[in-house]
Amino acid sequence: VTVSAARVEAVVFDLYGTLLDLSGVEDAAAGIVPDPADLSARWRRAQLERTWLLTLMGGHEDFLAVTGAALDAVVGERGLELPPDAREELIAAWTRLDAHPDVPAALERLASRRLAVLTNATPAMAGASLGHAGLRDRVDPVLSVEAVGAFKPAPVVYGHAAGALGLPPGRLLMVSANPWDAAGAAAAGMAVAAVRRAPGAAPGGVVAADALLVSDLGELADALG
Ligand code: LAC
Repeated sequence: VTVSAARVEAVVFDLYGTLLDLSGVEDAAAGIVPDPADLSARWRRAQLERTWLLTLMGGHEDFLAVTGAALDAVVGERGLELPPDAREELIAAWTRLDAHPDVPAALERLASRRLAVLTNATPAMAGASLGHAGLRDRVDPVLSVEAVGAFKPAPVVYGHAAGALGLPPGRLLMVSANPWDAAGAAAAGMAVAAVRRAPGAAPGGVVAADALLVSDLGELADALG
């Protein structure tokens, strides 16, 4: 679906990595493990792999449980020892992330449209993360995959957003810095803006050819006028 500003009735944001800066996870790991960059990158990858595998297998666990299990797997794989309070502190980092600096002003500029969140996180985890980042009042509704029991990029997740917003998918613009999430939204018929937050991070080869490519949400606000 080609992005046309006039057709976009609601903007749907991904949460982790798109609105919120995941470098806070690495910062939290800094006093705890010898190589925080390595741990945080492996942890994110393991977390996402677990979501994909669960959904492919027709199973489901909530995203907080997935996040904890992924941490345990990586800690085991790296031969690290993690005291229980350090484990809790690392997991809590997911609800203590800062917004990317461009986000508050861009959400204000976009506020004439419906601004929603669609996330893998549970409603409680998403609410805590948005609250800590000062964004809780800027977005409504906050939609969670828990409503459908499957993770992104399953089509049913994006269908849930369209249903909840009462709009056809083509009237929704999914905004994500996760290229596989942008691809999933496009495959489900949504218009897509892929945010390239870090060199090499996005967009990957699978992003829809007609996705709008932006380097931050200020550029998105420019594009939507
Ligand atoms: C989310 C994951 C993809 O917020 O970061 O849905």
